[in-house]
Amino acid sequence: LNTMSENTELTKGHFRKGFMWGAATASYQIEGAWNEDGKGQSIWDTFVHTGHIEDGTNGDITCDSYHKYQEDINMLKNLKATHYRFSLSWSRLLPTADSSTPNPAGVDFYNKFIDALLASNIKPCVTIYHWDLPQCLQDIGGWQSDDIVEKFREYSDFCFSQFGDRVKLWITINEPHVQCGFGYGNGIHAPGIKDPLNACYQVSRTMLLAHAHAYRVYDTKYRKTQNGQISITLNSDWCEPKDPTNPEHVKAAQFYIDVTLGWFANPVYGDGDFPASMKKSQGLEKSRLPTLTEEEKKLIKGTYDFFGLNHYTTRLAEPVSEATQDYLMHPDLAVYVHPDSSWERAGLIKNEVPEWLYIVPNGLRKLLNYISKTYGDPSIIITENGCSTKNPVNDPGDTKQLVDEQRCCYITSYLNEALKAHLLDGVDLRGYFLWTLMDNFEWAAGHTERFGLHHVDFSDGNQTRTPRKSAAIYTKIIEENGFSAS
Ligand code: PNW
Repeated sequence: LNTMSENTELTKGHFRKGFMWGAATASYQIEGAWNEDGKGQSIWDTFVHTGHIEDGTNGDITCDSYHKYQEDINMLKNLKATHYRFSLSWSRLLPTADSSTPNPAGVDFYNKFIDALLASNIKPCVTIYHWDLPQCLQDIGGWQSDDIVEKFREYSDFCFSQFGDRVKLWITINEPHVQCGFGYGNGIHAPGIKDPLNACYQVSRTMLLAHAHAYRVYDTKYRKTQNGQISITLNSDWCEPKDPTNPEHVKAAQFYIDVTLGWFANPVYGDGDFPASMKKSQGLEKSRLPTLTEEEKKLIKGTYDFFGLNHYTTRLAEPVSEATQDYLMHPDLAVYVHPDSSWERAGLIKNEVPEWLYIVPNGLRKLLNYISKTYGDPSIIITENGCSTKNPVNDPGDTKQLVDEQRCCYITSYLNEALKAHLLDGVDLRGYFLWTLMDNFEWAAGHTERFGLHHVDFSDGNQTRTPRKSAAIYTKIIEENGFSAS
């Protein structure tokens, strides 16, 4: 891994003309209306109603965007966003996961929403699947069954047919890596399966196949008339060797990137297969990773129009020792990763156990360069980037954290590193979606972690949205399409 020289000065300049500026959300995190108007249940409905969430909250109502979507659009307008990334609830559209019996109210909801967005001159970027699998599909094996591939193909086809006349930017699946690791590895996300050595790997194959089939349907059936773009969104940390002069550390860092990014990027953007380092990492005669057949590799390889990237943070890597072997993310992940002690942590509460999100802006520039070099200079859209604060807060004078200086710094510095990647390194960067438009249901963390440009009051019965300082900072960068001399 090449370690570029650190340059922490703000660079002045602009992103390309027509750069997409947006915010991102996901259906389960914002919609609420979990059992209204014919919606079926999803695995997240089941999961939250059986415990699992840090503060005991759930997404039953959350931001109530199912009813308050016009308020969401007004916030986007005030931000000066050109795009909005949101996801469709599969079980709202197809309660029995059968496209011949859709839920008319669900179809109607998204039609109204997309029309209202476009009327405000905001373009939709639609994630087809952001983790809320219909429970009826989980009941027949979910992502662990090969049947899911055809079900996802059918669902995607349905989405293109209903909304593709107006939606020109599609994302098939959000972050398969997090779903495999959290949904099927450590089980902290729905469906809560704790099977890191088997299920965790099995579902990576079905997710890749499902994505590939959806892409191929779009390509053969819709692209000519609808003329949009479609890809997958992958998340990855950046990772550096703790000691860059030690080859073992360098190897460990590369391996961490192979396992987070390469696991899915190699099949889609590379040679069609899982990374070689991962296949042999377990030291077994036969890898626990499923084998992709030649036909499957051919099907998956090249199924992208752009590289959708979610990025939040950076890690240092070193080989595992006796002292650190209990801290592995995964039993097969024979590398120990950790933040540097000098890095600032997102969230305002000090002296807690280290959590995941450390603020390392330069990692974004390095990761963008890595993707560009490794995968043949694809167009890249940053589909998520942002930081959280902790709730409740330290500062009793600002319980809503409306003066979110840390988030302002995060956004400014990460976007400036993205600008350097574009201007100084020639990375083909097309857009940026900030996570997230407003505080919402942060999965296992419930409402304890807030990522919003807008504060949401979950207790006033009205889900009142209030802009934070970071909303104004983001708007200024959008208006300048970067960082002007002033
Ligand atoms: C993303 N990690 O998830 C998701 O796409 C969002 O729905 C979520 O709200 C957002 O990031 C903030 O958490 C991630 O541990 C969850 O590396 C965890 C990780 C990365 C992304």
